[in-house]
Amino acid sequence: MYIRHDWALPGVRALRDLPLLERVHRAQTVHREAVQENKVPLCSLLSIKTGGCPEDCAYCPQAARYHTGVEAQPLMETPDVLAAARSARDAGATRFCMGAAWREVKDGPQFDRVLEMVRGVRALRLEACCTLGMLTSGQARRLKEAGCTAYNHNLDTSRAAYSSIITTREYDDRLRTLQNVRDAGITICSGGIIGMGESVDDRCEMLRTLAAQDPHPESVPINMLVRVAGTPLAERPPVSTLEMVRMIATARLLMPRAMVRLSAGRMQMNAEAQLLCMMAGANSIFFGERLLTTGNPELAQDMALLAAAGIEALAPQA
Ligand code: SAM
Ligand code: DTB
Ligand code: SF4
Repeated sequence: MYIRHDWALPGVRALRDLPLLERVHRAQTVHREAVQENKVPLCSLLSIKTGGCPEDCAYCPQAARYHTGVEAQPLMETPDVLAAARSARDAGATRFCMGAAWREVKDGPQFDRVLEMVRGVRALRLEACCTLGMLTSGQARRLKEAGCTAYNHNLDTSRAAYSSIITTREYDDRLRTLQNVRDAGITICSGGIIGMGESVDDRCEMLRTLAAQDPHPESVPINMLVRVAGTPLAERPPVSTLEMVRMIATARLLMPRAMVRLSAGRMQMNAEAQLLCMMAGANSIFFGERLLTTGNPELAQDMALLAAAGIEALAPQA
């Protein structure tokens, strides 16, 4: 399989614009060839530090400046996080992802506690993923030493559209953190959101930027905006679920071996739309009744969906 890092926008756009059935067919073909094991890893999310964030990300219910009703909570205690990780593992999760509403990591007791959480999650034989905001290279190295498997840091949209969504940091800050993560030997989870008012070219440009990374991100989450009252994007018109299918198929075609994750927004999608996303190359979901602060389908509902489609969940290691 030919892995490329030099896509240009028109080429990406041409893939995105293919007729639906042709696009799904091609993505499915690439998927079967590139991803040998056709099993779906299940990731469970926990917000370990909620709300009160100084950043102004226009989509985010955790930004302190918007009044969204999310109650700010300090960094959780390690035993509570590990109890949640154990329940997630018992429910079938293979990866446990810990999210903190921080602009960036600061060295000190709080970061030390996160490192302790990572070690504890690994001791449960789960993959440990963190999403903590910006990281220096030294912090990335310490996370790696603690056993961190993956780091989530989304580009969210194109460079051109970035400043219409976030003004408190720059696109290059994002890329720098991704480089620090890569240099430390932690796998990269990076994707974005659709439905924020961006153009189709912005969506394609974001995928192009991800595919320009060498190596490609191991994991690419595609989120549909969860419109939260109180955020500046609360009144955005919903995007069609077929746009999720387009994005997922295009991500699969550009990054054949990546784990493409059908992430936020599944509450707004029926079972058939979610299955179409899986046919188009999605091979991972967040499961559990909560994402970070917003809802996600019920566990039983997800298990029924996977069973009906004959999709096997990847077995937990322990
Ligand atoms: N503070 C860290 C950061 O910004 O990288 C980590 C947590 S942040 C909540 C992780 C990601 O969640 C964001 O990059 C964004 O892509 C996604 N996200 C946040 N709010 C969302 C929403 N309302 N709808 C869809 N995705 C959302
Ligand atoms: C990602 O791309 N999506 C997840 C995870 N990475 C951290 C977060 C989605 C958050 C949706 C809004 C919320 O629940 O607060
Ligand atoms: Fe803060 Fe992350 Fe939300 Fe932005 S996305 S406001 S950085 S928690």
